[in-house]
Amino acid sequence: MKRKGSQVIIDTLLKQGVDTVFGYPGGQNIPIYDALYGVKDITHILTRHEQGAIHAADGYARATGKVGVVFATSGPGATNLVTGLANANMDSVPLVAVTGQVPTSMIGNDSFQEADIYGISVPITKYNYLVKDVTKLERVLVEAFHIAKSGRTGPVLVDVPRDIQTSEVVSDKSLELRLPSYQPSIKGHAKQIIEATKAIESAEKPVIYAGGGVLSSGASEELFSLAETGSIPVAMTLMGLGSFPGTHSLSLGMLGMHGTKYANIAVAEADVLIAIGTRFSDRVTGKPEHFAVNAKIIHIDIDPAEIGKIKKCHIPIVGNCKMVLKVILEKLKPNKREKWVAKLNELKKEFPMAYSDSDKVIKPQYIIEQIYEATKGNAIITTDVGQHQMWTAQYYKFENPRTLITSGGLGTMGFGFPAAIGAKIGCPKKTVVNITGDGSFQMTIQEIATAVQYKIPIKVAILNNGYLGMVRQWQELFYGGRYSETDLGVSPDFVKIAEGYRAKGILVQRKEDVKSAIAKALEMEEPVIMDFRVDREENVMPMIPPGGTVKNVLG
Ligand SMILES: Cc1ncc(C[n+]2csc(CCOP(=O)(O)OP(=O)(O)O)c2C)c(N)n1
Repeated sequence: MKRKGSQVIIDTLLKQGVDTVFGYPGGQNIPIYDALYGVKDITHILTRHEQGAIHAADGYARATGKVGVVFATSGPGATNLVTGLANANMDSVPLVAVTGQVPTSMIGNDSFQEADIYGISVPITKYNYLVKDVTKLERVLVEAFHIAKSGRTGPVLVDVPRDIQTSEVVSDKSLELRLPSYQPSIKGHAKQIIEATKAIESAEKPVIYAGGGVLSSGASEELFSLAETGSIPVAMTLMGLGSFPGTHSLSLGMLGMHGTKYANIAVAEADVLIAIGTRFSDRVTGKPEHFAVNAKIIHIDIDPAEIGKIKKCHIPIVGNCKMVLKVILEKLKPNKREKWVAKLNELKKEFPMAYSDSDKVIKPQYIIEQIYEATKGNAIITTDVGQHQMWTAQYYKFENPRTLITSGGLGTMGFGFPAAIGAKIGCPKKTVVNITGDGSFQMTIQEIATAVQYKIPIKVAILNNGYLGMVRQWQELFYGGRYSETDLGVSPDFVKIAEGYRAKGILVQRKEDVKSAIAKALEMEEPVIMDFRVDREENVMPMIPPGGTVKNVLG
């Protein structure tokens, strides 16, 4: 049977089980949109900007574990995906982006709306394709999904010129994957796993350092057993929050620059560090040569390129975290480690996470505590980037996997709101709250229209300090208080903006109104924007200055 390339695209998505696509049409992908017309099993969400579409697909993927799919047209449509591709790439999020391209005969002519998205996206995708032969299209798409969701997951871009979309092809019946050079190691080396098990057993002061790889490989249960069997405390990266319950007595909370003091002290004192699904980011390690200096390091990661990249490790294990942990658990003997656990409990008492609350102004941390109380740690929280992101990581105790959706690697302002839209579409029964800053929210504010159009009842909590708060904090602490271009000046009336888009808006200026506003917003079955006017110059503490160690901690 002959089909057009555009039909092949839609049929392949259906075969891959895709039920939702986020996107934006244009001249060079009209045929794809035409093939999508009337297809009942795929819901298309028309955002107001391609950046919104790709962040929504990203939020959908992080919340569900499925592959997110985004469509954009050529040129500006495709280049508007660049931030979202880089964002997904840094945080290893499985995505497939299908872009329209000018017809093959016109490529390289500076044609109208032509951009070399293949070239542009090479360093910011896991893999990418420019399809020049319609007979290869189906195979490319099947490969794209396989590559996006296997090994270290990530974004794959497929650029399809318009003539490829419109030309006809006979189905490739013999379609099977042939990717001889792409064979991720999954199981981990048996001998290394035995070495690691022995090192853990003989450790007196072990610490687990859990990253996003625990969540993407679905290894939370195994992590839980490892921690409990060996009485091993768990420190998490920003991306790893939710992989281990934040309220568990062995949880040390977040590690690194704005992590808890006790997590950072524990790692500094550890004799064995079990790094699982993490990449030793500078936000965690500071100066790598000063990080975990007393520890024998076990590093479990699916991506061999991450092992030894930043920090020398003693026992490298390349494999899927879940599978490797399962094998370790088969052998690992229980150990109560009473002395070590008692010492860490002391440290928790000595250096608790705290802030000075006030009745006169609203403290941002207080709002997060109230959102936590109201949702009992069960909501999906998305954030943007800045102080509000760090306070969320510190004060919302994430209990379950895939409940914190945040831009960890790229640090993308404007991510959180569209990501909330995607997360809510993927998990309609969950409460989804975007905690954001007044700066970040304005970067993708137009997506309120999307939330309203598709009746997506997400809640937004703007911690409105009138500043680009995190940059202001650095200027205060490290640049002598010279606030160069961080005062946002005249901010819009967010309630009116919400109402202009036909959403609900709530202004909160007094501490005593915080609880009731959150309760009211959560009850409403529609998108609600809460504008909390918070203490303007509150800082995120504790803080290890960039490149420093726990000895230099502020706050
Ligand atoms: C797209 C983008 N541009 C610039 C930055 C640099 N940056 C990091 S945090 C921050 C301030 C964020 O302000 P806001 O969203 O109001 O949050 P707050 O820190 O006040 O909570 C800026 C400008 C960024 N992360 N992303």
